[in-house]
Formats: sequence, C-alpha cells, structure tokens
Amino acid sequence: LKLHQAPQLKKWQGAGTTLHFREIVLGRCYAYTQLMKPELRVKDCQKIVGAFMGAVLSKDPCGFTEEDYQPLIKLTNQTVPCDKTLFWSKSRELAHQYTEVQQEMFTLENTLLGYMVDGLKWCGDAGSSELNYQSCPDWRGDCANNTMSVFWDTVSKRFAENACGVVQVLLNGSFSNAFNKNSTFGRVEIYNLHPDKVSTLQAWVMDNIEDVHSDSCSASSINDLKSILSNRNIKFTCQSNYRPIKFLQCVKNPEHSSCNSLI
Ligand code: C8R
Repeated sequence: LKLHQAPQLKKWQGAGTTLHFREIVLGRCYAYTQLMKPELRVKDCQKIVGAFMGAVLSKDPCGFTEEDYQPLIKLTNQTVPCDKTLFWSKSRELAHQYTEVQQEMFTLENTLLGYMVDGLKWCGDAGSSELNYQSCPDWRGDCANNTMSVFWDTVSKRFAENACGVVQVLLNGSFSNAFNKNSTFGRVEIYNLHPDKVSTLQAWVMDNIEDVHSDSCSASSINDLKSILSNRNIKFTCQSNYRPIKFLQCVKNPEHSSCNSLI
C-alpha cells in the first residue's frame, strides 16, 4: 500500500509547463512593476501570481473559459495611452524590437500581464494541485479551449477593447496572407476594437528582409481587413515597408541591398 503516491497526470501532445514557471512569473512581475513601470509599483505581485495559480491549478486544462482568468485580469488592469497600441501578427520579434526602441508604444507583451508570461508554457491538471511539467494540451492535437489558448484569446480581447485613438498593426508581408482571419489579430482583436474609441487602424506591412515579397497593401488579404474595418466604421490606412521599422531590419542586416539607399 503506497500512501504518498504521486497523482497520475494526464498526458497531452504539447510541451509541459516551463520549468520554474511560478518563480519566473513572480520575478517578471516584480521587474515590471518595481523597475520598468514604477507607476505600477502598488501592484501586489504575490497576489497576482496567486490569482494566476488559482486560475490554473486543479482544473482540467481542456475545459478553460474566459471566466477562469477574470480575477487575474482584474488585478493586472493597466491603462495604455490612446494612440500607443501596437498589434502584430506573424511579426512578434520585429514588433517587440520596435517597442523596445519606441518605449511609449505597447504591444500586449509590453503590458504587465503579457510581459509576465510571454514565451512561457503552463497548465495544471484536474487531479493534482501542481503544474504539469510533463505535457500540456496542444491546440490541434488535444483541444482548443486549453489553458494557454484561452488565456491569449481572453487577454488579447481585453487589450483590443481598451485600445483608443489611432491604433497600429504590424503585419508580415512575407506570408501569403499578411492578414490572416484565423490569427488572434484577425479572429479576436479587430472585432473587439470599439469604433466609438478607435478612429483609425494603421497597418504596416513589412517584408522579411531575406524573403521574396509576396503580399503588400494592395493584396487581397489586406482588402479583407479593409472591408471588415469599413463595416465596423473604423478608418483604415496601410503602408508597406514603414521606414522606422525598415531601419530596425537594416540594423540586423546592414549589407542587404535593400538597405543601401534608405536616406
Ligand atoms: N497575442 C496573441 N498571441 C500571443 C501573444 C499576443 O500578444 N503573445 C504570445 N506569446 N502569443 P501569431 P496572432 C502566442 O499567429 O495569432 C495578441 C500565442 O501562443 O504570430 O495574430 C497580440 O496582441 C499565440 O498562439 O499572431 C497580437 O496583436 C501566438 O503566440 C496578436 O494577438 C500568436 O502568434 C498576435 O496573435
């Protein structure tokens, strides 16, 4: 008779929780609120991480709903100034390089909640009060309503709902669909912009410097985006290879022929 048998965790197709998840999230919370954005130093990181664990632990990681993350979302509320929201799709690295330089701009990962978990994996288990470091549900192979997908959909929705003024999106022109209806941006964010608060969406379509050019502002996927926004009474503008971001690409790839004559 084994008295202290470890619970049998369910086996999923995706990678398990990032090792030291709790400590990483707690450390990032303190770094963000105490060092990076001292105006948020009143936030209680112990409580925030407690709410995170409370949302995730002892639950079926395939049975998540928006409500599961509401207490966490309340504790991490934060105002992004009007005109400073940057969405992105298939251009995460470049978007973050841009906001690193342009510190007043915010992607979701430049807000507290996005910053805490960017790049991490996490899930719990219905039969255990621990995180599952072995495996987590995969969106395709296991279930769509999993711990992480529901998190990103829920916080992306809130990020878009809170946007105001002129908002920007950085799209990747090297994908055949620079605007992809199935992406978080195309599925969640554009439909949650409030037309009474958001006047204009400005798209910047950037080609990967190495890749062939396959989409631009005149491409059909961008037209789809344009008509969705026009139906929602939000103005739309589009610019391909926006100079400030082109400069960032050229810092990384100064010898590329397209970087020779930018001045
Ligand atoms: N957003 C969505 N997903 C995010 C994310 C984020 O901020 N941050 C991370 N790490 N992820 P993609 P998209 C993870 O296809 O679908 C918001 C998630 O696992 O290149 O259009 C953000 O505000 C997610 O499945 O982009 C941004 O504007 C992939 O990365 C869009 O949504 C998303 O990769 C981006 O989502």
